[in-house]
Amino acid sequence: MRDATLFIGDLHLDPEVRPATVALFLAFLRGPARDAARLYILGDLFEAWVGDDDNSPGYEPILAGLRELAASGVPTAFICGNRDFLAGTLFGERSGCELLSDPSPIVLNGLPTLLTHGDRLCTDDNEHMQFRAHVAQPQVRAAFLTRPLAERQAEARALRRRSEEHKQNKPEAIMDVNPGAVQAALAEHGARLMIHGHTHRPALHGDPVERAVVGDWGECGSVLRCTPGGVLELLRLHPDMTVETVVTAPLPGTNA
Ligand SMILES: [Mn+2]
Repeated sequence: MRDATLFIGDLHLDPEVRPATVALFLAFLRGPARDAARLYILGDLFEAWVGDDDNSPGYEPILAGLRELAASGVPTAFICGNRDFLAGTLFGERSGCELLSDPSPIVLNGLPTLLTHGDRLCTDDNEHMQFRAHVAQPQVRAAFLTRPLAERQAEARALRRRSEEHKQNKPEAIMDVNPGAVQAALAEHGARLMIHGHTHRPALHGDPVERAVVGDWGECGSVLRCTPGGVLELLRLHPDMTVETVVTAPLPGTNA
């Protein structure tokens, strides 16, 4: 993946529950990611992040892997998702990641591009929009972070169970991005391409491509690669680090 820009998201790393996905990610960091020009993590790296003081032993190899990638010369940037929105300055120091706000405009091979986790675009999901508004309040975050670490970890586990139950009762369509919200965000930032995750629906949408969606990680990983020549490639990463191409498309405005 030499000199390419890589995008990943929705790894939902949970060392206790899904150690194989953690192993897959660590192999990715030591392997294919080392050849990249840059790595963007578009949120929900963790299944839950209850504060930058979380010193659970399972997180240490993940943070070390990220630090080593950055030290090897691959700048890594991180946008918070709805599971790890409490990742802050200290997380940045512990991981070596640069923290970006959501959304963040970048220039990708000359193309104005907007990066976001994606949940802000799911405006048809009223319940989730209420959750977002609630946890956006500084006093809500501050109050949560003053609670003991063990209590916060227990709360996160309970929240996850409730979220799983709710998801099963929601129609598919309201869990996806709202097309109007996508267009509004692109217009607001003068972007021609949006890259996001959150929905777990990996795809390249539009002709020319206007929206690229990275998939979630489990047994396999999902990686969006933009080659130096301007080709977007949605890839599936296998545990043995072989890469399968799911779909490709030229970056808009290039002659690739
Ligand atoms: Mn999410």
